[in-house]
Amino acid sequence: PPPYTLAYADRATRHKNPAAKLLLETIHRKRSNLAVSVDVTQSSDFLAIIDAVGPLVCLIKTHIDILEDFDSNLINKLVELSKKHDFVIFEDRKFADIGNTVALQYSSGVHKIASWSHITNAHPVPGPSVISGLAAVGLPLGRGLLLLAEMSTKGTLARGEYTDDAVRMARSNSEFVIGFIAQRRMDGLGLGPSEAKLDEDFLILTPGVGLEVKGDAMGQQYRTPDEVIRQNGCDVIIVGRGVYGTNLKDVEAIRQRAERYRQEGWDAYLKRTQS
Ligand code: 5IU
Repeated sequence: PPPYTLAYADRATRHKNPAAKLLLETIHRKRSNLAVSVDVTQSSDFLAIIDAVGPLVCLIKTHIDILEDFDSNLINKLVELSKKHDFVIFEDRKFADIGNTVALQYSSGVHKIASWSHITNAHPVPGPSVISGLAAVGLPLGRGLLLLAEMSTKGTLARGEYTDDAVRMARSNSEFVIGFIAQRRMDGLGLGPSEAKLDEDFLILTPGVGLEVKGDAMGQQYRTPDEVIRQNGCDVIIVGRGVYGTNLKDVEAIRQRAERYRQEGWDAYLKRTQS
């Protein structure tokens, strides 16, 4: 397929959803299409890693429910860091219930995700009602939703017609659905300048990115930033363990690895848009 050549900056000026616009502006401003996934269980590690990589990322992805010492003050600190370092917050909650339930899970409970997370995501498996349930809470707050169209894991069921249907669901709800978690820019999403539709711009955020290894012992599969951004037309690389590694206390090494992914992700984008 021809490369997807639209620049982040041009897309930012045109996008109508506030969360998508903020993400595109942030990517452009910081020259970074790197999102770091901070999957750690202690809030001291969580905050230290975010403070270290914050200047280098467009977005921090959280799994807020894995923190063992969560309290509401942690959210204040996360929001402070997002202002200090200018990054977008994405709670990777993967909602998948009926509309009424996901609206409650999104707004309420211990975590009150909608009050602090610019972006969240949902499995399309319940059908369009999962979107309308979340939109009732998120749209008035200027939030955006990503649909899980594909996964990075071996044997994923999110493929073929399921993926096509996710794209259709997004198209019918494009005020709130700003894009996809997927492994490639899917067919028909505008692969070249002539195909790119000005009234539609879905962001593709892609996990399963690593430079050192091809996968883990639990079915994860990794590709390089170049494969993801240049060869498959995705917009944002999501990196977890490739950045924070195994020694969570060595924040200088974590910062250096983040810079390497940032550089590779940005180079791949420049090659894609300038070719
Ligand atoms: N994640 C994936 N693959 C997917 C989806 C989400 O890896 O298809 I959807 C999440 C899981 C984890 C992060 O929070 O992205 C990737 O972490 P590692 O880079 O450490 O594998």
